Amino acid sequence: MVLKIYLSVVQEQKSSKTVKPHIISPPTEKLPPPYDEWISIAKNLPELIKKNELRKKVDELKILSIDGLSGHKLQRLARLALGYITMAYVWNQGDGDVRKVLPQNIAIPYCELSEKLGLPPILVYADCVLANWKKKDPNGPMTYENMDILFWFPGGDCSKGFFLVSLLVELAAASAIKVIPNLLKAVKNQDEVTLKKALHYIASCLHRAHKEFEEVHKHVDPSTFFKVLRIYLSGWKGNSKLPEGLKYEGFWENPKEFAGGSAAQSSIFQCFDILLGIQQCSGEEFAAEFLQEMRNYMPPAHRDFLLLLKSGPSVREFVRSRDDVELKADYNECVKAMVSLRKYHLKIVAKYIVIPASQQPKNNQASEESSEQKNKGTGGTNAMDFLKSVRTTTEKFLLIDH
Ligand code: HEM
Ligand code: PIM
Repeated sequence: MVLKIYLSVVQEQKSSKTVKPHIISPPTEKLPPPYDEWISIAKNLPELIKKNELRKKVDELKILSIDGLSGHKLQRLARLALGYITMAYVWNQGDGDVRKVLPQNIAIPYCELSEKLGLPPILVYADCVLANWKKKDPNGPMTYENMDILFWFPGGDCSKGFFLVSLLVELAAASAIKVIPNLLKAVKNQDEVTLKKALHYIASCLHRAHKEFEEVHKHVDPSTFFKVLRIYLSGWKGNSKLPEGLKYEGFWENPKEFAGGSAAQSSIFQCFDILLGIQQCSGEEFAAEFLQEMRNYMPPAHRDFLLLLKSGPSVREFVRSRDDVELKADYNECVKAMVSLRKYHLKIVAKYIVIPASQQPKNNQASEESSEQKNKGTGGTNAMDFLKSVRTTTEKFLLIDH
């Protein structure tokens, strides 16, 4: 049942042994009045921020009840728009002039909607990537050229590049979900032939994901990413700019801390870790804790799906228990593909974060981030330690023939 829900969330249709093209229904783009006011602000975010009119516009919004937002798609779109507006309200021009209080006219509907959808009231990966796209030609393919995002941050095409490349990586990898029932059945029935086929297919999806990953260089500019987009994706957990978090006026008495948007909030890579028996909890504690915490920023159906997988039969133990060199090689091909993705990702982070950070004026580098901030969230220098630890743990799960 949870698998069915998950498949509908990532919008795959029908599971099958053969590989069929995706038929995916896109997110909705319009909200009915009076909620369309949120859309028009979110749509004009870069312009409003540039003219320094964004905060005033938000301050003038009427408080709306969320009762008129019926259905999952409308609610996800409303959350996406409110998430963008919230990030823009807090960070505004990204120059350090931050707001620590989110006014009640936006905080109340945002928190109510977030509670309803089981997500925290901050922009998460499931908002800005999974719910933030459209096809230009609805009958055309899901390719970068035929796609666009619904909402933009300042920084020109940077947000489009970053979010769409992430989506296309996710999509290539998520295609493997359709063989999970075959894979688990094969383990249960000790059917090595079917298991090999499923592992092959998973490896091929991860290789395709790698190819999609390589497109990031074409579409995302390192300096704009570092100086602009990274700021708007920042959260208020362990962030020295909002040391107590954000006060959601009219909803909670005290400020609350929430982490910024991260692909660690995507269920797909965590799904493969679980499926392949790669136990991130056997590595560095801080890395495992961060990945675990990020599950609270996933849609509940994704979270439940990961739990369901964890409770299922162990593919790794089955492969280990067999004296089948070919089966071990097929399993290793999947682990190797995960290692390769994570190694490549590390190179990207060096190009988009480490190098631009080292080119910042020296006084900025020292004072900009607190030591906790350096450890957390996209952009922290110790993100490299986290990512290296996750890569090393992944490598340790390659099966070695004795
Ligand atoms: C984690 C940066 C592109 C997937 C991270 C982290 C950073 C980072 C700093 C550490 C956690 C955090 O701070 O949020 C970047 C940069 C990118 C980029 C600078 C490109 C400009 C991507 C893409 C994907 C991706 C395209 C694929 C969807 C992940 C995943 C994690 C992660 C899955 C969690 C760690 C893991 O499971 O290996 N990224 N990332 N990243 N990123 Fe990226
Ligand atoms: N975070 C870390 N790597 C990629 C991300 C990401 C991607 C899209 C949206 C938000 C964060």
